[in-house]
Order: sequence, then C-alpha cells, then structure tokens
Amino acid sequence: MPASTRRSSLPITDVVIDDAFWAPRRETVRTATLPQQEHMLRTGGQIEALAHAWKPGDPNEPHVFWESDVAKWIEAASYSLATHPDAALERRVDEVIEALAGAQQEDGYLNTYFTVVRPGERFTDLRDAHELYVAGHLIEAGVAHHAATGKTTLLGIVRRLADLIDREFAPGGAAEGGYDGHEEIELALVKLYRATGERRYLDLAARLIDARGTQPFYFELEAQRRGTPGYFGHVFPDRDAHPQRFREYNQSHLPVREQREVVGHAVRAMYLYSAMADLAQELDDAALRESCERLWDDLTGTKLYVTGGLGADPSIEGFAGPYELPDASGYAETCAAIGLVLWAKRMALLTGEGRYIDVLERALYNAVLSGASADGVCYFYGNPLASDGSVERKEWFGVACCPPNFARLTQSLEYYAYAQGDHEAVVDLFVAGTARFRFDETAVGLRVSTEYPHDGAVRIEIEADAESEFILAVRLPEWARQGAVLRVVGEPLDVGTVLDGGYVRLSRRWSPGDVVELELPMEPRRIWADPRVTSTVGRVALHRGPLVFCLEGVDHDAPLDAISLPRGASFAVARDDALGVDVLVGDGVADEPSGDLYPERPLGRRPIPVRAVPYAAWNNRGRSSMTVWVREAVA
Ligand code: FUB
Ligand code: ZN
Repeated sequence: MPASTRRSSLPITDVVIDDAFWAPRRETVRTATLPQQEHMLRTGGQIEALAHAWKPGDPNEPHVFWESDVAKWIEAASYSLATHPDAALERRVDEVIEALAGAQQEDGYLNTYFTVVRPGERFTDLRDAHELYVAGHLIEAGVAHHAATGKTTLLGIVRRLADLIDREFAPGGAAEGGYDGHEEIELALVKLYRATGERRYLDLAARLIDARGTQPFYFELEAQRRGTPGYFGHVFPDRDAHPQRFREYNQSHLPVREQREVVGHAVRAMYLYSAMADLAQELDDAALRESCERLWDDLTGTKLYVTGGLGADPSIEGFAGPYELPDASGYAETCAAIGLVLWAKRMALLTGEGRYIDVLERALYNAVLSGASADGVCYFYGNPLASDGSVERKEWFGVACCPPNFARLTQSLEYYAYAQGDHEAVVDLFVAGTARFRFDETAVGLRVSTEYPHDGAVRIEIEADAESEFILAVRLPEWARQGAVLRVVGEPLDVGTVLDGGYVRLSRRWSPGDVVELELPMEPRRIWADPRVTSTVGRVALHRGPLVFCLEGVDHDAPLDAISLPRGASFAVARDDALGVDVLVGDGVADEPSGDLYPERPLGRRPIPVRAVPYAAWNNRGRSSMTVWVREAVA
C-alpha cells in the first residue's frame, strides 16, 4: 500500500475564480441565494429559536437539526466574505454568531432542541437526534468563519462545544463509546484540528470512527437505557424487526475497516467516508485507506448514477442494491452528491490519483449544480434522471439541508480546483483564474485561461518572480485520454509519455511566463446504459466534456420516451443564450401512434429534431418532462 500523499487544498484566499462558467453562478449564490436563505432561516424560526424562548405548547417547535441549516449558511457566507468582502453581510453573520453565543450553555453545550424541547436528555439519542451532526456543522462554520475573517468569535464557541464533547465521549463520560447517528462531526473535527493544531480534536475524530460498528452496538444499548424508540421511532416503526437493515442505515453495522459495500443513508455514508479518508491521510492508516478504496469501487462500480447522483432509494434516502438505479423514481439527494464531492476530493488528496477528481467533476457539474435554479432561489432535494413533468424545484423545504449545502459548496469551489503537494502544483479542475502555491520560500502563481466546459482549450501560465523547479500536475480526465493535445512551452508532447495516476505530470525548472496548453476533445459523446440497470436498458446518455445532457419535453413535440437516437447520428453544439449554456442539437426519430392501441404491424417513425440541454440546467423553463437516458435506435 503506497504511503498517503501530503497533498492539501490551497487556502481559499490563494485561489481566484474568474471564469465565464463559474463566476456568474457564484455571483448568483452571493447576491440571490445567500439573502434568500437568510430570509428563510429568519422567517422559518431557525435563527429566532436560538433565543431559547420557545416553551412547550408554543407553535413552531425547534427541530433537531435547525442549527445545522444556520451553520451551513454561516459557512457559505464566510466563504463568500473570504473572496468578496461585504461589510453588511459580515455584520449579519456576526449577529447570528451572537445569537449562537447566547444559546451556548455555561459548560459549552450548544443545541436548541436539547435545551428547550427535551432538556435533561443530552446525548441519550445519538442515533436519531442529530446532536453531533449539528455540532459538526457548527464546527465547520466556525473554522470557515475564522479562515475568512480572522475572527475567533464562532471558532471560540465551537471549540468550547468540541471540548465538552471530547469530555463526554471520553472514558468515564456520559456518552463513553458513543458516536454519531448522522456522521458529520468526524470530518468537522479534522478541520478543527487542522485549523487549531490541537491534536485532541483529531484523536476524538479517530475515537468516534473507531467506535462505530463495534459490538455491542452502541445505539441499541442507548435505546435500552432510554426505554423509548427514539426520535425517528415513528418514521421507522419496524426498526426492531430489522436490526441489521437499520444498522446499515447509519453505517454502524460493522467496524469501518471491515465495511466493503456502500449501504444505508447516502449523505451519512459520504460524510463518514470523507472523515475516514481524512484520517487515513492524517494517520497514514493503511486499513482505513483500503476500506475507503473498496467502498469507492463499490459505489462507482454499481451504485452511482451517470450524473454523479447517488442514493436511489427514497424510503431511506439511501442506497438500493447493486445496479438498482431507477431513473424516474430515484432519489439522488443534492446533499449526497455534495457529500460525494467532499469524499472524492479527500480520496484524491490521500492517494494522488486523478480518477477521484473525474468522479468529483461528474457530480459537481451535474448532480450538484442541478440542485439550484438558474436564478439561485429554488432547489431540488432529489435529482431524478427522468420526470413525467411533475418534478420541479421548490423555494424551501421543511427539512432544508440541501439549499445551504449547495451554497456552501459552490462558494468554496476554491478548495476543489487545485491541490498542493511537495514541490507539486496540482490542477484538478479547469476553472479560469489564478492560484498561488508555495514551495519552500518561493511563491509561484498559475494563471489558468479557459472557457471550459464549453471549450476544451486550457492555458496555464507560470507567474513567478524567478525560475522555480516543481512538478506541474494537470488532471487529464479519463474521457479525454483519446485526442488530448499537449504543448509545453510551445513544444508538442505526447500525453502518454507524461501521464501518471490520471495527471499529466511535468517536472522541470519553470520560468516566469512559461505556458502549458492542453486541448481536451469536446466532441459530444454517448454513454451506453448497463443492461443490469433495468430502467434504462437500450438507452444512451449524451455527454460533452464533463456535462451530462438531457431532453426536456418543452423542446420536443413527441413524448420523450417515444424518441430514439439513431446509433450513427451525430450532434452539434449550439448556444442557448436564454439558458446561458451550450446545448446539443441533432436528428432523432419518434415512434408514431398507429391508430390502434395494439397494432399488428411495426410502428411508423418520423424524423424529429432533438435538442439536449445540460442536466443541471433543466427545469429552468417551467414544468416539463425530462429524460437523461434516451432510447437508441440500432438500424
Ligand atoms: O438528517 C439530516 C439531513 O436531512 C440528511 O442528511 C438529509 O438526507 C435529510 O434527511
Ligand atoms: Zn439535503
């Protein structure tokens, strides 16, 4: 097993994103999404609840994870402040932090539900009641706020909370041997460790991960001690009859190093595996890494939608069996795709392999970006791959985990675009702008120019005061291996000679102004459905670069399921200015009704122009049917 790499993300302030694809979308998040979400959190009661004025009998009882939505909003706003200082937004964030400070108890405890709704019951329902999940999101917010503003207001609050959790989960503490029913705090504690240098936060994360799935099962002991079915008892009334299924639901069925299949609730799984990858890297833990790699292969080999969505079964918001990937009835929660981005980045940092970023890119440009409307104020919770026209984005949800998760991810794209290793500058995503790396005492900048994903030309220029020797590693996506063209300082170079672990790795003494050019082949491509996935047998999905395309009913005068694409038909790229995206146009055929319900002769077919829009851009023109997988007509 190779040792973990020492790669890390660049600090957010060392990256500038300034391109035609991402910059306008992030600006929409900054100017429309963040204010709308703040409004929803204020009018929905999430922020008001922090005053702890709620009393039994009052309306709008605080929900177990309300603070997590507030925390994700603070985190998103903090990333925005890091790149776009905004005194008014900073003041509003400070106000919410003051409310959190007021809600914190003397001993550091911070959780509204267990303070005003169920006082005296702290840490008695770890399986269902989201106490550590909330704490995790608060910790992530505290770290982000500190990195963005340098202030320690929220960081101080979450450190006191983490210290209390450390005491309570230590031997002799009230929750000794316990762990989180909805994983999240583990990855947050790793961030807190990295931000503060306090080793005990890393150790606590490792303790929680190591305790998970050991026997006797903590959640069952806790339920016996409590004597009640727990917060989700009414949602899962058959839980006691199916203990194994519900252990799998929160990935506590086996010690994590023995887990081989991705099971259960998808967001929980992604957050858990992210923390496992973090710890594998921090602790150079080979068994943890092996487990992550096996789980990755299971996910990407049998349970991942072509959009990068995951978690097909709505009844558990989680994974169904291998190849059970129904397109219309699949769930594919936005948060799960976001979780996959978190995990994939960590796997790439851990292993140095670009294949993880290939999957990250698939999820990011498709299943994550579809999570919000073009105007940034309506959201998908589930992201199915086909719709009869009844699915549309909504302004908000009773359980509003996805909207602020979308905001925090898109506002922190800087962390995903590059990585820094030992004398190695890594370009993971093709995003125009700049990045600053530090090799010993030398600062080296990269200026990336590209219209990706609408064009495959990527130009990377070295910006530095002096010559510098380092490796420039540029990811070459798997789909671009055939036909990619590389020029290094004007000289053509066969990519095959420098391809290593999914990256074009160029080791040399670079001079200021040196340029690397990469041309990625951007012809539209087809991907064929696996026949083991029953809902899409015989269908193809159109791709261009990292984008997955879909057909919308609004563009076609035949039912989408009646349309097929002749195998040889090619597609051209056209601009849709209204949607602000490139679309694919080509020729298809549509089955014609014969007049008889059950005709005894083959159906007639008529040519039909086909127009495919990027999956992430669908449902921006009102309600419409949609399909990613289109029937293929083989002559
Ligand atoms: O339970 C917290 C979040 O709410 C989960 O991650 C989502 O699946 C939604 O249920
Ligand atoms: Zn969600």
